[in-house]
Amino acid sequence: MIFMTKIIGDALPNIPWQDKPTACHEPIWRYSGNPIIQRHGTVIANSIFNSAVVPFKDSFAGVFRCDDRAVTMNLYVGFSSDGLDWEISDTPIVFSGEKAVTAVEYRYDPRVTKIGDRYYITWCNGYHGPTIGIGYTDDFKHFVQLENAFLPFNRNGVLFPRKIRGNYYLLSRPSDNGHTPFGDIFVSESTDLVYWGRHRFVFGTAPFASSGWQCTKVGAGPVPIETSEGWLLLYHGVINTCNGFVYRMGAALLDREHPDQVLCRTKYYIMGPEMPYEQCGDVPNVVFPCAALADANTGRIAIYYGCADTVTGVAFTTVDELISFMKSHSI
Ligand code: BMA
Repeated sequence: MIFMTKIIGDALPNIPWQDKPTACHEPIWRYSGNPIIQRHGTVIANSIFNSAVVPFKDSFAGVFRCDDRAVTMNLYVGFSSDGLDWEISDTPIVFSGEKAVTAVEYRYDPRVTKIGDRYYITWCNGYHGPTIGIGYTDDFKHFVQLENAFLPFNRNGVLFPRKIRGNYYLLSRPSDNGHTPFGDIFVSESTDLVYWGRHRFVFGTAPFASSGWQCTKVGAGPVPIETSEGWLLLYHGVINTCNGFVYRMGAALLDREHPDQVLCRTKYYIMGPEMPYEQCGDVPNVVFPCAALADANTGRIAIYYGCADTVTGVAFTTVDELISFMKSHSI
């Protein structure tokens, strides 16, 4: 394939990778060794899913959502030399910071964003209801927690990996205190990662009649990937069925300097729960992407996603595959 869209970022020659199977006509294909992390991946884990990985030194580090066997949601650090075989800590991350903020109710669905030399973690933080927690680490050993970005209720906080027009940018999805039956994506700005404002609508659900898989709620997934065409945002879209919510994956392109402006967005989902480990688990029929590795040299992308709220999988694509799919099947 001719490589047309450029990923703006670092080369990642050791990105986990498998070529697209010849019989596959989808824009995304799964790793043949999925799931890469099983539900009992640590001593007390009930499930390990919806987790975030990044390149770190010559290998990879990550922040993992493990629900323990009390079904308490918390964040755990992990390391891997190849991005596929992970060693995850048996004890949760301890953040330093203001006591009122670091007191743990629950923490889940982390994203990790490298901005400069620092790794920022955003997650859904229990603080009298779900809101967006923010912290950082420089070494994946010491973790500092900042203020919650918003008042409750909010979920799916995802930082952009660089300042835009001088400010930090954070995607989020205002929600309720339960299994929210609505949800649109907004973006907010900050000069210091503490005070957030200038909230702008990015995009919302789509009509049931024309793009039903994303008619109940949408939420940002991995950290947006900067490309020559715009920010590539993978997201989850949800439909409420007679058997409950079904979570699938879509893609959108946002303007590089004004990320509240949507350039295009998939009408068709790009991946849905089809494999047994995505259809069966603690919460059936969920694919939930929280991280993506990208190689600027080859355009390869490895997506990490939670499967049925139980295990973790990897899927592959390229920037050209995704952008040509989006352009031919845009809303
Ligand atoms: C959302 C979050 C996610 C989860 C999804 C499906 O509200 O709790 O962590 O994957 O529901 O259960």
